[in-house]
Amino acid sequence: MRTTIARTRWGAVLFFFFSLTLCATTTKCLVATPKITPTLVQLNTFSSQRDLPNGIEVQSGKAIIQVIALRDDVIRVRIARDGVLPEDASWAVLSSARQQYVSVTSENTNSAVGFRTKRLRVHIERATLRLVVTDLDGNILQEDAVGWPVEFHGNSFRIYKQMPADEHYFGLGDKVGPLDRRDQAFTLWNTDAYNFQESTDPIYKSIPFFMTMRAGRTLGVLLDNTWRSSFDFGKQMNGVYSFGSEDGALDYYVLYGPDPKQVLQSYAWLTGPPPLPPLWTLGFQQSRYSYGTEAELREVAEKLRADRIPADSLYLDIDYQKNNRPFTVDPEKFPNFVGMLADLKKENFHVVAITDLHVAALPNAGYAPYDTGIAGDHFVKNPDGSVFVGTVWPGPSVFPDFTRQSTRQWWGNLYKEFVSDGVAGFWNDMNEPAVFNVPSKTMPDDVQHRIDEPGFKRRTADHREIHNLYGMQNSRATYEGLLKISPEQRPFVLTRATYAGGQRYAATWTGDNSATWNHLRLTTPMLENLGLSGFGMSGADVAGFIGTPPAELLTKWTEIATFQPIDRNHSEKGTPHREPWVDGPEQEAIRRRYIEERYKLMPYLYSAVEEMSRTGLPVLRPLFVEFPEANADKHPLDLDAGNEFLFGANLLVAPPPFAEKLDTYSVKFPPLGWYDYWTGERISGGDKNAASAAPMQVLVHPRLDSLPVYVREGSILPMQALTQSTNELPSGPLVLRVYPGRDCKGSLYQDDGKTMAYKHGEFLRMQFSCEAAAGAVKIHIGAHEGTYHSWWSELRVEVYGQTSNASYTMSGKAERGEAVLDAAHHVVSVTIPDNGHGSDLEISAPQ
Ligand code: MIG
Repeated sequence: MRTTIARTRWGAVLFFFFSLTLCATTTKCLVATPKITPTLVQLNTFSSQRDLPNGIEVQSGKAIIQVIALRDDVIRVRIARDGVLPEDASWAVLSSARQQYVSVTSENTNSAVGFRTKRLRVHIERATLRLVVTDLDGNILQEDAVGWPVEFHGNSFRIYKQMPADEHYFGLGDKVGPLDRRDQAFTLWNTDAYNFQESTDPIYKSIPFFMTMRAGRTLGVLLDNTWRSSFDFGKQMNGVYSFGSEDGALDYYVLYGPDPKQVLQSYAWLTGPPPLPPLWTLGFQQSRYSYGTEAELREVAEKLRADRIPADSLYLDIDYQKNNRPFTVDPEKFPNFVGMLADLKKENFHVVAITDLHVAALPNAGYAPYDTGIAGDHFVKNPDGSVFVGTVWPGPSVFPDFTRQSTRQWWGNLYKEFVSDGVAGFWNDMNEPAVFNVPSKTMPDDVQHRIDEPGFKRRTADHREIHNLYGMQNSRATYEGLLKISPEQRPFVLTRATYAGGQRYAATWTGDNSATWNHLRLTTPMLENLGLSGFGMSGADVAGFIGTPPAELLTKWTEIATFQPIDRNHSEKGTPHREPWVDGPEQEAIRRRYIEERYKLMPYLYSAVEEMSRTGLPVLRPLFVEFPEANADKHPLDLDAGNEFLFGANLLVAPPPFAEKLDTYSVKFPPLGWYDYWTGERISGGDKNAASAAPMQVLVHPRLDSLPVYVREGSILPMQALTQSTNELPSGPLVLRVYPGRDCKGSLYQDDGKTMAYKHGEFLRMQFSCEAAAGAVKIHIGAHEGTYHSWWSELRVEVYGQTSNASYTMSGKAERGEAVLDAAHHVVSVTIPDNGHGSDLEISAPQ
């Protein structure tokens, strides 16, 4: 009976008859579009099969299904309804990855055809054409839904998968809502979602990547399709999840873990990791829509320094421009733009300027972006060949065709002057693209793009195909342009809209959030899911863009944003100012203390960001990424503690689940030992068996001025003395905070923070480890690797969880001495020279 419904669910009258039955017998009713459409094609009849060296091809009538292994743990599924696979081109997936393959062992039986790799078995059932992926032990990792074959309907397609009751879903970028996507449905269509709320969909970005996790086994799925697509995780049907698109290629990748970290790294292999950003982008960023005059911007800078609030960057929002025209400066409001930038630079401020993509349609006015753009034929067109004009900030505007390489080069070149003026970073907003005064909020579907891109056939595509990609290609044009202008400088681009793979070009933020406690709460799952979707360089407007935050909200948000990859305070025109000092000295003091902590943690943060730039592992992570098997039934830890998150591998941040309430709450710990970050105290012995121990909890009484943060046992955190910007070299020693425990290790990455010299060996890497023996802690400090010179000549080694004085010895040297106890912080510390060759140190209770 289910099959009958499946075959008719797109329309026929029959549907309504059966749907009554369905609604009566299941908790959820099937919703379908009651259109009569004769073109539904379902893939469920096996015609023939052909083994490929790297996979298999199955024929079903006219259609073909191709499944190939790029690696033993990465497969690609392509289905062509008319038997002709579309061009093998992608905006998201690197061609290096698409070209890779492994040979497979074919496994054809009476009931199924398929193959085996060294990690996976892939089968297609002869009777149903269901695709089933298992591990080599036979555990089902993913399987097409029973009775719901892959279907094509007009130009659209949809794939249905079995949805086990204990499977969980993550990813799809910063879609709003809980971390787990289960029971939710989402549409991917980049949208200027001003004032988005908890149930708003779609929003700014389209990242068609999700992870499934069940019983400790994780898979990643990328649907590489730029058209309007949709993902339904059991909202429409119980026990079935599905994804599909309105048009374009049916082309998806399955990445096997089983560990979530493996999936994240494979996704970075497939679509590229984010580049190593300039260090200053990790400092505190102060923004506003808008700092409207030179005097105002200078004042903010001065106040930050005078109040000793560490900060690295200031933002220029649209009002610095002349009549909102991109690549102009209003000479009345900013009479000495270049001088201002130079002065701010002396104060260690980097200025980020907004440069929206909509070019003012201003013929014969000496406006170079328009004139050169028209001369080079760089703007998108209407079907009749005229240039498309839409209204945005500058009034009538034209829109670059970023799908053309030559257009991207032209666009990138527009940055030359700002770069030589001394603008340090660029902000690409409105690139969904947003268009005013039209119900669709964007350009019409039939606007023409002329794809001219290496690896693609040159062809014209209408906007429906390019829309979700537009912001990504805008930020790419900016990034690549900046690289071309200054090949030795690391660009910084912040984009609002993007697509899968866009992390290669730009950091992102979550758009126009609100100054409410609920939005503070939403931020954690949004940033976590962005990180799980490749976008680890991310932030949200601190205290919410829209509205007026109560003092306590700005304070609490500032505390939490300390532990997020991008820490940017930003607010909307017409709302009260939002700088850290606005609510008086008491609130400012709390906010300062947290921002200062971020700067002290900079070596730890930068090392985590550098790891992300190699591996794709996001800095801000859900707990399950580090502890996928922590629960006895292996459900993700975060489902019980959605307020908690990890900052790097070692810091557990546990804001109140409802930060506006003063109610006591419990912090739940992954099963090993933890230390209080602020007091240095050990929370538990942590010697329990990880698999069987009931999760440890502590009760917290929330206070406005405190944010619970814990350190995982076995961590060694590199830290530094406070500075007022990342441009200042810290004075004093490099601090190594040692938290003895299982698997004790740490690492440090440093370089000049600005240039590409690290690519030629100018970096400094150190590895640390520790070992706790009876009454003693042995610490190994590795030699410096790389040619970058350290800013320190001494190390202060701090061993936490201590309650009595200690003595230390250094092996191989005569040195020994007293290690000083700071009882309030449960730490004994010792300062030793660091000549770069490494040291071994033993700290023990005095005899
Ligand atoms: O239509 O540039 O999300 O951060 O301040 C609003 C003005 C345009 C939207 C961005 C916001 C920015 C604002 N922009």
